[in-house]
Amino acid sequence: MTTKPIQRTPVIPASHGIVSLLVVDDSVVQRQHALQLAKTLGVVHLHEACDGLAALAMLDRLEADGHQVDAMLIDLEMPIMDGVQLVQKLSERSSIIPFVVASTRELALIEGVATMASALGRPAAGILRKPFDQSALLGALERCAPGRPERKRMGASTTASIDVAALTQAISSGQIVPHYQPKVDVRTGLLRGVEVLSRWHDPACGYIPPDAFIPVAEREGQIWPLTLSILNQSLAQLASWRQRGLDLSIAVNLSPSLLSQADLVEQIGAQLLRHGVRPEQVMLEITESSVVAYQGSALGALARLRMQGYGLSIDDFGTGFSSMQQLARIPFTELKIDRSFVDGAHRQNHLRVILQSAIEMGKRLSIISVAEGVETMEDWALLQGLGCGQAQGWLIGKAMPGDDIPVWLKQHVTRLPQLRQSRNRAARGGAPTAPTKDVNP
Ligand code: G
Ligand code: G
Ligand code: MN
Repeated sequence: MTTKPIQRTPVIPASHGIVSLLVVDDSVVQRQHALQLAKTLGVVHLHEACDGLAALAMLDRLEADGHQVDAMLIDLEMPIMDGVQLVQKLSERSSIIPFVVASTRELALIEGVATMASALGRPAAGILRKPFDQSALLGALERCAPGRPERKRMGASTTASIDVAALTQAISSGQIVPHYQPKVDVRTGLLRGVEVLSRWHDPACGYIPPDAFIPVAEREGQIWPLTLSILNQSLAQLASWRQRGLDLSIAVNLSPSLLSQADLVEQIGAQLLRHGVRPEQVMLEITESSVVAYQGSALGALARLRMQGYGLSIDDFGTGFSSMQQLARIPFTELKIDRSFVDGAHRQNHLRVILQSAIEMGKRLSIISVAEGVETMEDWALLQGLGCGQAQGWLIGKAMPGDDIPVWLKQHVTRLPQLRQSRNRAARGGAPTAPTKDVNP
């Protein structure tokens, strides 16, 4: 389908996607250690600062020169301005740079700082116990990178090398295709729907992640053609599943910028009509922060979509600057808890507290809570104990081509007893709170 090969530089230099890192630590040895590891992991631009004040000055200087920092590694104990003060300052400045808190101190203290950061509206992407090795740093960098809304908003440097003409061509030729990630009921393990995630395999560059091309599509006026193409392909897929006896619903990611498009509601409606799909079968996922930013016109569009029967999901919940009041005013039907609060929640107290609060809030608002990024049986059991509505994640299934879903489902059904069993274990005292009323219909 693509014709001429396009000359481009590789999009992502390393798997974690972090191109530029700032290490803030007063110990020269620790700083060099971190920088050396980061270099080995393929980070291209390495910056260092010896305390919080120096870090802020460094950020100003880099910004003035048009450079961007993708992630920060912040030591807690430093002279002049320590790590806690730096995190507070970054929050005051509304910084969107993902950061990892690193310290030799006890885990409870580091977790405490991470909790404070969350309370300030800027959750830490991760915590690191010093001394750390290469794989621990890689894990931390990965937490700062793809999938994190911080990066979605910042127009990451990884997006700079994406060729707009190639992207436009890929959209119009149908080279960007939907994959589907299963969403299951936490109580029963049963399949409830799938999230549609865009996948681009470029013949020249290989796999290009959505975190890299979605911001470019948004910036270059290509997000509507892309969304329309993905929506159409997944609506057709729904029909194909239906023919095979599978009646599913889909969740489509809707870029915030689209909410202010005048005929959005009508255009989506026309596509559904064409494919004979009811709005009730379609969930629209909208990033939490966006609703705040586009408040005026977005509210009208959201209300009209809801009136017509679409499900409305608040995506990446917990990572934006949401006010509870706003959340209550917008007619959301689903709350998707960001995976940074889910992954590892069974062993990290501060994550568990946030996760539990989000689930409780969902219950109070009578909307379904969906946990993203469930990777382990332990986190799954915790979600059951906390009474979370639905979950998705690699434990259940990765995003896959539509035709693979029936095959996955066959396999999944054989796992149901195991998935349900962990609920019994959780109820017997494995999880910190007793199961409460489920919000699922
Ligand atoms: O698998 P994952 O890397 O697919 O997706 C990364 C992020 O990209 C997700 O947070 C998701 O919200 C976003 N994303 C994936 N596909 C689309 C899409 O079609 N439209 C929009 N707006 N965002 C998408
Ligand atoms: O729209 P959103 O941010 O919710 O998209 C979900 C993102 O999370 C996608 O990038 C998807 O590939 C990714 N994802 C889904 N399940 C898991 C998981 O269990 N672990 C991790 N690390 N990422 C996941
Ligand atoms: Mn989503």
